[in-house]
Amino acid sequence: ADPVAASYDVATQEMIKRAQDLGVETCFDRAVTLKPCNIGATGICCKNCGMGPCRLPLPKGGIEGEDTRKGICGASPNTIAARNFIRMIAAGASAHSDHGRCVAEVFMSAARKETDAYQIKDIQKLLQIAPCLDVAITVEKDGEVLDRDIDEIALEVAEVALNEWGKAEGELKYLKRAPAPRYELWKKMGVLPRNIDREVVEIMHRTHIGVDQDYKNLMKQGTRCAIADGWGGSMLATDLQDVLFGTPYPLQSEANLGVMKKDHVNLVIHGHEPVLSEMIVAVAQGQEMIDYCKQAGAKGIQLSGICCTANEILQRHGVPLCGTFLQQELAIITGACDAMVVDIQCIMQNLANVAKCFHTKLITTHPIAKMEQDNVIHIEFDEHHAIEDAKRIVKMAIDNYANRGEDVAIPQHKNPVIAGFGVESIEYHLGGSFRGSYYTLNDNIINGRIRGIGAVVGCNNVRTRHNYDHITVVKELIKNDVIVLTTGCNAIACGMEGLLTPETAQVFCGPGLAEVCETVGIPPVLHVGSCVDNSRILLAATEVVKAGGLGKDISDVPAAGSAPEWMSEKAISIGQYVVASGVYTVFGTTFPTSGAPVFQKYLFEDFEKMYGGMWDFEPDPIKHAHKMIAHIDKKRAALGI
Ligand code: BF8
Repeated sequence: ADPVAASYDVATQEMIKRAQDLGVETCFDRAVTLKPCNIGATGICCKNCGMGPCRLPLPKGGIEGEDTRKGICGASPNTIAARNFIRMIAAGASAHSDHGRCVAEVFMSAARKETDAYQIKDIQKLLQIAPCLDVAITVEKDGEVLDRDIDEIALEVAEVALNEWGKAEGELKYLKRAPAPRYELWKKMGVLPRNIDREVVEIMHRTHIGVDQDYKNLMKQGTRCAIADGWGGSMLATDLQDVLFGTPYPLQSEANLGVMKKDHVNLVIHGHEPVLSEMIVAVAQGQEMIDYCKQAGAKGIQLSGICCTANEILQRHGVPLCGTFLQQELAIITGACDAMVVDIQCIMQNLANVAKCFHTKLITTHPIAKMEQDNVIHIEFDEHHAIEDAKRIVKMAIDNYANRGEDVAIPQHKNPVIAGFGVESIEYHLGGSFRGSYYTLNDNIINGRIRGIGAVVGCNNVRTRHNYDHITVVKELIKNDVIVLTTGCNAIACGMEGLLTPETAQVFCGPGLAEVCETVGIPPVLHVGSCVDNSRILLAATEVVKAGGLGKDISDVPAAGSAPEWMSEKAISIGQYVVASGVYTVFGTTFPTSGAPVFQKYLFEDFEKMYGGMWDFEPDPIKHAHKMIAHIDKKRAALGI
């Protein structure tokens, strides 16, 4: 791979070059030699039974007349693409929601006081979410209303929350947090999720050979499952994490591979669930490990994060971001990574092969995510002995410092970041004391200083130049006065590029947005967390609606969503719940239904009539941003502003 063509980021280019010089293969090299299958990539390969895979011919130059392509059973391209698409939703929703379940279980242990490691840290947040789960926070005694015992509330919240995954009757309790017209629309469309697990199971059933053969009906279930992710599993994950570990507030840190330090023990934390990373942060900052580290001859322990776990420990503790999804192998290639600890999701199996070429200890921690290579150490993390597990891991990194080779090359590139925004802090910065919580934001959208809101999120994809599309889309939006909310790897990419600082406003923003940012002292790109924290964006959008003046539903707000470099199934689930929440959403790189034009048109056009939000695809990042801006302008015109 040509390092400059492979990545927009200089630190990444340096490390790709170094890997090549050392003869260590990375995903950037494999992307050159291994090309995707065009049939699978466009959604028209059906491998749901043993008579196939049925690889339908590609619709080169469009379909003339009737589309007669079929699989062995007669499945049409639309049926096949819809089945594949909603299976992606099922996988993505499962990943977010199973993460949420794990947090809910730890929350239950904390509420039952079975563990010393985890406690209820944010009582305010607990009291805020309890009513959304129909848990009372007051009791009446002798005609008097009294505050209910916090431990009692926590226990009931834990029980009700865990029940959301598998309850036998009713619908998800959080759905009513959406604006009332949105909830009513979901009800009318028949897509209110019943429980989180059931919607996933039903997708697997419906897409089995010979069940649902109507792409519209398949997408109805895909929508219901995606809503169960965004307004269910992901939202519960975010909320319970906030209660356990604290709601984030803006703080300062740094981003990119240059945050690693040569004279420190470098422990890189990679994955998604903060249940593990929180303990590692706590232990690594404790005196015992600091002393142990000094004995080992290092100046200290430098923690840093990759992928969404990075965003979790950044937003709550200011731990610096080491890199995005595509930089995970490169963190080891610095030669300075004494240990990398991983839990779940977005972890490349090749990490083990790269670690073999260096002294790096690679530690897996989750019972559902192990690796086959024999150099991988498995330390199973359990909330009941979380501190001991975390100590073992940190100690292992320190002990390994002595084994580090002479050849260490940490790229000297990093940028300052401000992160830790959320529903509450946006209210603090952009609220108004008199007229509703998001009044200042709404007022500035109405007066045109802010043109609209862009939610730019999602992965890196090795099929496009690393970070280039992310950065280009975001810069083009802020240049046109669109304020950006970001999560996931887009947030990390923006941090690496220096876009997450208030100073950015003067350099890259249009005059209106620059003025607002300067007045309230915020960056034009607000880091709101990890991928499950896209739920914060849903709730922020709801607050915008509530504050008034911008319509009655999320679909009325001048806003658009984007994932310029998406690659994971989680991104598809996110895209679908954002669309179902009423937001126009553009994906870049590739789109997994392009082999079935009728089904794709259903997602790109018909969905707007049904939900007020629809999908789009645009690989060119400038055009991508302008499609979002055009939609924002359309919504402004409809509001008469
Ligand atoms: O959940 S953005 S590459 S790290 S999937 Fe993975 Fe994509 Fe990054 Fe986080 Ni989200």
